[in-house]
Amino acid sequence: MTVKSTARARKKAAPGVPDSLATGKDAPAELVQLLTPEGERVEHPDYPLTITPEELRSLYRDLVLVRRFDAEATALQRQGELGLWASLLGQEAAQVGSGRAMRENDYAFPTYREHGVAWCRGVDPLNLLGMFRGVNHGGWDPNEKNFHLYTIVIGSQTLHATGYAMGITKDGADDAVIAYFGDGASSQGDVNEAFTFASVYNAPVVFFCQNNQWAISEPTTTQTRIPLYRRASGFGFPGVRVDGNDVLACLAVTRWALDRARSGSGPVLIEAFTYRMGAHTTSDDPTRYRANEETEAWKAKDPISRLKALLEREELADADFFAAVEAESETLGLRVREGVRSMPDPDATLIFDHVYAEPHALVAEERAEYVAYAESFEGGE
Ligand SMILES: Cc1ncc(C[n+]2csc(CCOP(=O)(O)OP(=O)(O)O)c2C)c(N)n1
Repeated sequence: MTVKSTARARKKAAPGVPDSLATGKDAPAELVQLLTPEGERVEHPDYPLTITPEELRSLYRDLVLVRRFDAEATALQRQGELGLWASLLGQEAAQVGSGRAMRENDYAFPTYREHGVAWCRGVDPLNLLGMFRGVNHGGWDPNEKNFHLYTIVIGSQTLHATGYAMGITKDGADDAVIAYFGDGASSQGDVNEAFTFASVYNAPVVFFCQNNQWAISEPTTTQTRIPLYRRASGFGFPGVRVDGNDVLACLAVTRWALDRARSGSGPVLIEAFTYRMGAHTTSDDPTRYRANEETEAWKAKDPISRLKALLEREELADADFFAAVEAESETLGLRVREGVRSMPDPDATLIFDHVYAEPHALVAEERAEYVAYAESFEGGE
């Protein structure tokens, strides 16, 4: 998708459909929230959450470390150490809240931006960075972490997730699956097909849409005339819009949806209403298509500062705790920087090893040709 003119990007909703309905910007009644931007705990009758101070501190630690790792990755790309980076800045709460709602045997199917979910599943950040450096294809065992490989083909992982969830039902297991995708992906045929299959087969899958307001340069108004979560009703399953910058609401709603799915009640669509604070990827310049005031307004809804405000107000964490998290974040930053810079380049012939599962004469010929070519250079091997 390319950068469109400002006029196109600012396209209005259909006649009779206010922008606020299409984007949900003025629809607080629809938004499940347990923690206000000011850091006040609020209750929601449908999504109660009992949480200990220790769990709150642990969520805060996750949010800070994930943001730090993401910031390091952006800097490493700018220094030429990574080919590309898709920042999660602003979406930490949606990812940590939903990621921490999963049980060990649940399975996540991510896009290319779910670094916070990867963190929750125990995937080492260096594995993710290896992929963006071009030295591995992910580097983690999906079946060990129950976290599938990153998927760049928009929306296709929703079908993989649905098929996996249908398999869980056939196995008689009580696990559940989360399929992550974006607001732009909601327009893809694959996503709508996944909704249909999941619904009619009652598959234990939670569709977790991070509506970060932009699909590269396309605003949500070019994807939908109604709030995205309402699409679910047309497919015959519930949809919920949650404050995607509220880690507690994301945790409670996702936990509810996963439990509902594993108990045999079928899929749920969660629309986590959030904002992509950075560029789409490091190859994009968002100032070309969106207004600075919009980004500034979302800064006031920052997911980390609201949890910090709660911890401070309720005196659930002291200065030593915040200093310890900061120190841990420094250590992580250092490990990430050193780890990336010291990653060995892979043997170029490895690319021929994964073309087919079985040996193939044509691939062997191409491999031999490449080896001879590489050796023809002085010092080549
Ligand atoms: C099938 C397909 N079409 C187009 C693209 C190019 N593309 C990469 S990211 C992107 C936008 C995705 O937006 P969204 O689903 O909202 O997710 P976000 O990147 O905002 O997290 C597009 C169109 C692609 N990768 N795959």
